[in-house]
Amino acid sequence: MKSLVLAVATTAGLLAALPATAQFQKPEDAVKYRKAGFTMIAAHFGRIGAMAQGRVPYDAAAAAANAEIVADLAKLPFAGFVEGTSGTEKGSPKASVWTDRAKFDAGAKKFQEETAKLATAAKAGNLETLKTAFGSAAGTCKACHDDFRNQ
Ligand code: ASC
Repeated sequence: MKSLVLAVATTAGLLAALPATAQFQKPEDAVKYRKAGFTMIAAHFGRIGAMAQGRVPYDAAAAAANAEIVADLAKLPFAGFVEGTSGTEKGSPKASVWTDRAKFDAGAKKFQEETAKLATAAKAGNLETLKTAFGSAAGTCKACHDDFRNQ
């Protein structure tokens, strides 16, 4: 019994430590998956941006809830950047995602770190703190778009 408990606890611990992974039948499924992820991130990130830019009144609880969602969602879409899914149309990834993969991965990591910081900052309940963290996170979106996304 003791060893079963240990085995379950060990497995649970290993699972918690694993980064999110996803599996796709076809390249198109990976494209759909990553687009869905970014669509959701944009919806929740945009809600925070509207507050940061004064387009909607500051609501500390809503900001914190949205920032937490963004930080969680930020872990997902990069699994969808599978080989052979670059494009040339607006919004699609350039081939440089795969030829300069280390830089792309570093950008993804930075985005994940800054959105995690945004989630923490949003909990402080202070608009100025939120604005600063939002700006840093938005900068990581823009950096990758400038380098890796077709205009
Ligand atoms: C957003 C959004 C993005 C980023 C980017 C930041 O709200 O949808 O793609 O911020 O515009 O520069």
